[in-house]
Formats: sequence, C-alpha cells, structure tokens
Amino acid sequence: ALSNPKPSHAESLNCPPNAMPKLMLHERCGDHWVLVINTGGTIGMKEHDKGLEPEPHAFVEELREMKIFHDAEYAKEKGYDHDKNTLVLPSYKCDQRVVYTFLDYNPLLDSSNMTTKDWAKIAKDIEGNYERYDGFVILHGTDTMAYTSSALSFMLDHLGKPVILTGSQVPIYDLWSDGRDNLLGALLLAGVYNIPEVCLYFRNKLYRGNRVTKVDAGSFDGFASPNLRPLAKMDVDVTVYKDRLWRDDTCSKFCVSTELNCNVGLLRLFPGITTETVRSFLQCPIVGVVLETYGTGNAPDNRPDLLAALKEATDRGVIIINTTQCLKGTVSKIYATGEVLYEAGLLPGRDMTPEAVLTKLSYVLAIEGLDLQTKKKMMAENLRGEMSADLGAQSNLRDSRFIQVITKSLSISCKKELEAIRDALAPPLACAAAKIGDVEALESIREMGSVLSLGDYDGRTPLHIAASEGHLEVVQYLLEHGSTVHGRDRYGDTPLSNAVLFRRKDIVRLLRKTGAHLSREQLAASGTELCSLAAHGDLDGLQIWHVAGADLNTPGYDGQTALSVATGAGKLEAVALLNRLQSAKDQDKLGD
Ligand code: ASN
Repeated sequence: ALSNPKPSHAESLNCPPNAMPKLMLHERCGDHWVLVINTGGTIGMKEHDKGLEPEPHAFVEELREMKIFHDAEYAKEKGYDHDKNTLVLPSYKCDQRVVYTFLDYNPLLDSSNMTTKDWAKIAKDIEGNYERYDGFVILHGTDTMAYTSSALSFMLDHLGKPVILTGSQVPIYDLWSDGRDNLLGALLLAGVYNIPEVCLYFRNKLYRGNRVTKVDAGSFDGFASPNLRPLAKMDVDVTVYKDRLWRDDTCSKFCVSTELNCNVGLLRLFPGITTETVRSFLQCPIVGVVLETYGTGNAPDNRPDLLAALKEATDRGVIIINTTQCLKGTVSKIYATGEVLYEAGLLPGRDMTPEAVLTKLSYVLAIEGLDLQTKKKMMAENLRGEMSADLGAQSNLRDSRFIQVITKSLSISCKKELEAIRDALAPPLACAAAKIGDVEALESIREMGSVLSLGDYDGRTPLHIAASEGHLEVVQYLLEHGSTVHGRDRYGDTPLSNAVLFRRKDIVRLLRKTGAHLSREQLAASGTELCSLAAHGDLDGLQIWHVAGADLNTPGYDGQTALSVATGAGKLEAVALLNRLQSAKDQDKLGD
C-alpha cells in the first residue's frame, strides 16, 4: 500500500507555526508530484542464475544515492524525507521540483509475464491516486510495453494528466545504461508538462502510447511511432508539440474501465496459409481478430475457400480488422485483392498499429450493453488518437476569411508561413475572445485548425480567462473542444482556482463535474482562507470553497477550524451554514 506522502498542513505551507501562510491561490506551483508505478522490466533488473531478473526493493535505495535523482537537502527542508519511498529531483528550470513517490509492484515482472490483469491493476492505481498527483510514470519492461501503453490509452477515459511509460534496454545499475536518461526524462515530462495522454518515453522522444511498437531489441532506440511524429523531444531544448496532443472533447470526468475481452487475437497472413489454419483460428470463443495483411491491406483474391472462412466468421459476429503487415502506412482500398476482404465483412484498420487494434478490440468488446453495430462503429472511430485523421475531413487553412486577409496583405503564399502566422496569432486571439465571452470568434479560430488550449505568455489559457470572467457558455464550449481543466499558468493557478477567486459558482460546479480539483497545496492552504471567511461571516465565500472540494474542517495556520472561528466571532449564519454543509456531506458519505 502507498504510504501517505501528503505533507502536513504546516509542512506543506513551510511556515513557522504562528506566521501567516505564504501560500494562497497565487503561489507559483514549485513542487510537482509524480507517482512512479514500478511494474518491473530490465530497468530495475540484476543478473541472477538464469539471467536478468527483476530485483525487489533495490530501486529507490539506489536512486536515493544518485545526486541527479535525489536532492536530500531539499527533501529534508520540506519534510518529504519522512517517506522512504519519496525522492525529489534537483531544481529544474526556475526552481521547479519533481517530487516522486514509488509504488513497487509485488512481484516485479519481466513484461513478457504481464497479462490484462496487470493492465487493470495499473489503471486502478492511477484512478485511486489521480487527484493526489500531477502525473504518473509507469516503469515497465520494453518487450510488451507497446501493448500496455495501447491498452491503457483506451482504459483511461477522459484522461487529463500525463501517464508516461518508460523502461530501458540495459539495467539502470550498469555503467552504460539508457535507464537513467529514460527515467529522468519521463519524470520531468510527467511532472512539469501538462500532456494529458498515455505516452511512451524512450531515447529522448515522447510518443503517443497507442502509436508505438518495439522495433529494435538491441538498440537504445528501441521504439518507433511509424505513423505519428513524436509528441515531444527532450534535446538541448525541451519541445512539446502541443498541436499534436490528443484532446478530449467532453465535459466528462476521468474514469477507468478495467473490463477487457480476452477472446481476441492476431493473425498474420503469409503466402500458402491454409484455410484450416484460418478457420481454426476463427473458432468460438474468438470474437475479435486483427488480420495482418499485405501492403495496403491485400489478401489473395483467388482463394475463395479462405475468403469464405473469413466471411463465415464475420457473419457469426466476429469483428475482423484489416491492418497492414508493413511497419508504416495505412490500409486503403486500392486493389481488387483488398476489396475482397471488405466483401467478406472485414473493417479497415486505417494506420493503427497491431498493438492498438488488438487492445482496442479487447476494450470495445468488453463494453456491456452495446450491439454489434455500435461496436463496429467504435472500432472505426478515432477514440484516443490511435489513428490518423481523415485528411479529406480536415479544414483548409486557406478557407479562413481571417487568414485570407492576412495572406493578401503580407503577400504570403506557402503553407508553412500560413501555419506560422496562425500559430502565433491564435493563442492571444483565443484569450481575447474568451475574455469577452465570444463563442463565435472561438469557433472561427478553431476552424483555422488552431488548438484552443494554448496559453498566453503567462501560460493563461482561454479556459483560465473564461473561468475568471464568469463566461459559463465559453467554459462549456472550451471543455467540449479539447481544453484541459488541469492547465496551470505561471503562478500555478488552474481554471478552478481562478473561478474560486472570482466567485463563479456555476463555473466551479461545471469544472468539478469535468474532474477539476484543488491542488494539495491549495487544499492545505484552504483552512486559513476558510477561517478568514468565517471570521467575516462571508457565506458566499464559504460555499464556493465547499463546491470547489475543500474540506471545511481543514484547520487554519493556528489550528482553528472555520466553525470554531465563526462561533468565536458570533457569526451565527456562518455557523449554521457550516453545520448544514457538514451534515449534508456526512449524509452523502453514509449514502456511499
Ligand atoms: N525482457 C525485458 C522486459 O520486457 C526487456 C526489457 O525491459 N528491455 O521486461
């Protein structure tokens, strides 16, 4: 079980007992919390009789001794050293700290031993710790890492925080190892950068988790993402390609589904494959198949026996997805040898990797209450960025009136320049539109192909601004078009903390519904704020903190609670409100 890394109220405020706390809603967020789920893999292995095997208990102890992985002085100063599983990275860019806690699985596994049950355990652990951490790093063996990262991408729905899988080809304890770089990069990306996706980090590159495949057993460059460029690169500069990030277009809260259908399989065609092999593979209980075919998705069209075996299966309701055996590229309807497969009832898998199709089938086929047609529709849809967008459906930048005017006046003709102008102008324009509550302007900016979640020079996104200004309709629109509730500006503020500050109760409600929550620092500091509001009998202020998720019993800097302060100050209405809210909460708990 996880020991509680959460610092006490006084510790987290880092202030002497009788001083006013320094942290209110505006303190720059200096400490970023990451949970490292250690499932095993080469990164933590040592040589045993039969070869390399995972080594229990060694990891944290060894990292603690390495200066690049642990700043013992800072940990002591902040009181983080009480937890033996928690370490702190040295200062990164303007004194940002990644504080990371290890959750070691028992037993640690070579990833060849992992099953769908292990994926479910990882997903559950992320769910259970979701609000307490800014990001998650999953240490994992490389052999099946692409399967796990693909599976998690589907199992973690409406994900708003980074989940980054990494590992290494050589144990971290060896002198010449890729483990140290991979772990360090993954920790920084998970802690400091808001990349709301399941990703895989290897050899300086961050990839989308459902686009990767292991391509090299003997190189530090072990993974490739053939059909999608990396989401970030950690070179001299850290570059996050924000326009490539997958954005969830809903107001729904993060949730996890751990049900997977295991009656799925991968079948690779080869010249001369017998119909008996295909037929026996497609036997009951199999319900979903990834068929790896040739080139752009072709199979022999002079083998009626084989095609009949496929058709029999699809007629029985087996979903068969046509994918290419090629590392790169997509299946498309070009050849007669491809068309016969669709006549046999197969569905095109576009440019998805076999790992992505297999785990997607497993996920979709386990959803209860869906008919076959809906399941097929889901397989064809882009659920988590696992397939490339249909190029025909993309809007043309040149169609935008706004861009037309700029293009003309600046005599621009090439696409790259157009995109550069769009990318420079879109964030401030979107912020301005959010400020005045103009949904139509935001829609036009989005139609130009711009991402609405990019921030201004202070990292304030349109969502921060709309939340501060109280434009509920704009907040709703932004959430439905890929804005993240977890974005932090340079002061560490989120849209939720802005909405609390400016007392936008309806917006606080909507953001909470979408999964926004106060940070551990803000929760710890809320006690003092609540006491101050109670002392002034500020009912509205107390209510808004309650709606934002603060615990009304959190003590202030001097140990008093809001209730004791309100009682002492004779603020009877505040006393009544606090009692009412508390008893409603107790009732809720009983109901649970
Ligand atoms: N067999 C190892 C594993 O997948 C390979 C590695 O991690 N490099 O656990």
